[in-house]
Amino acid sequence: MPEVLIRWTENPIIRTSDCKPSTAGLEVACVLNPGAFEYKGRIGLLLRVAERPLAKQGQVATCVLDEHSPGGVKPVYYRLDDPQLSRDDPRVMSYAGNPFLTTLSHLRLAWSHDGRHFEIEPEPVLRGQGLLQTFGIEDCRVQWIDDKYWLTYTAVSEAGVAVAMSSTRDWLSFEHHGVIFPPHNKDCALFPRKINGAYWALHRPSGARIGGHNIWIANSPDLCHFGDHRCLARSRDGFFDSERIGANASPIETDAGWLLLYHGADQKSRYGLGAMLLDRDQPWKVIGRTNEPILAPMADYETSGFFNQVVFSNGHIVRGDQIDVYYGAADQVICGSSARLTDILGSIVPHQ
Ligand code: MAN
Repeated sequence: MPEVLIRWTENPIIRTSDCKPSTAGLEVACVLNPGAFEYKGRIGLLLRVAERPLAKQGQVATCVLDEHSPGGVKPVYYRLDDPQLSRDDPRVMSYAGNPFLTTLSHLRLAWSHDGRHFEIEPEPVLRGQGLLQTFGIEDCRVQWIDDKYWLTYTAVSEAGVAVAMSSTRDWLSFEHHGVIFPPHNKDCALFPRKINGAYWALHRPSGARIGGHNIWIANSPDLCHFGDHRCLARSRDGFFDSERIGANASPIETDAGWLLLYHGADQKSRYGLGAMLLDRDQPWKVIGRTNEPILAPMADYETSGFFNQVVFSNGHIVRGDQIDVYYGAADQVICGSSARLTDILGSIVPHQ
């Protein structure tokens, strides 16, 4: 079956060379996985900007947040031939058995009138704060609920990978609500309205051996305290999403139910996008799911980059039957794609 999402001809729409480093001595290694929202007639993206220090020959460099270091960023250098250094994934390395990220991410705003040409702010709007975010913040979902924007993002530190939340009305001042799902958890997307009197969130805890990487659903009286957790959907042997799955941005309300776009990766860490349909009043019930990805890494900018074979999305804009899906390609650049919601719904196979 052909892909349902159609790539934009101008892809990639944002590259690393479009982003100024936040701090002297750092380079922008990747700009990826943006949250998307509308504000005062413009489209906003909340970019994940991943930086690292410029390394000298024979060295590898990364950095962590540290309030005692100049500019709040502590560079860390290792010799490539150091036997204590282990690097088998471009995203993570470890020294003497202690894992680090190879880049430090912050969130930065970009604004557009047409959704395709963006002006990127020169400074971060949110950086990691405190001991639970020393390795940075990543992959922010943005959703307007009631009277403000709610931001859910991955917070990384030595203590683990968790979901943190902030909120804002004006993109100038923010309220920070701390960690809402403790490690190991990421890919948190909020439903845009209450259902049966409660707020709802999708999240993705990881089971060390039993369980794997599946999408869960929970609800909350106040958007900050979640309970009543249920496993919503699991990875599927033999499919594009055989190893791990996680929600994209917020589910979209349609007459047929909640349309959830999600990412699925296989055992080779090839990331594609799929779709599910959830019951409108009982959102923990999955009505159907795509058997084929609606977008899979095929273009050059998706198959090769910082981490090859990735399309990953945590931001979209819906207008009527039209959806624009923003996505990170090969963890290095930002791209766009579009579809009609009816075509995505038509690609979903109902559960027998
Ligand atoms: C993780 C995510 C993303 C990233 C993908 C692919 O699952 O946290 O940040 O894009 O891996 O590397």
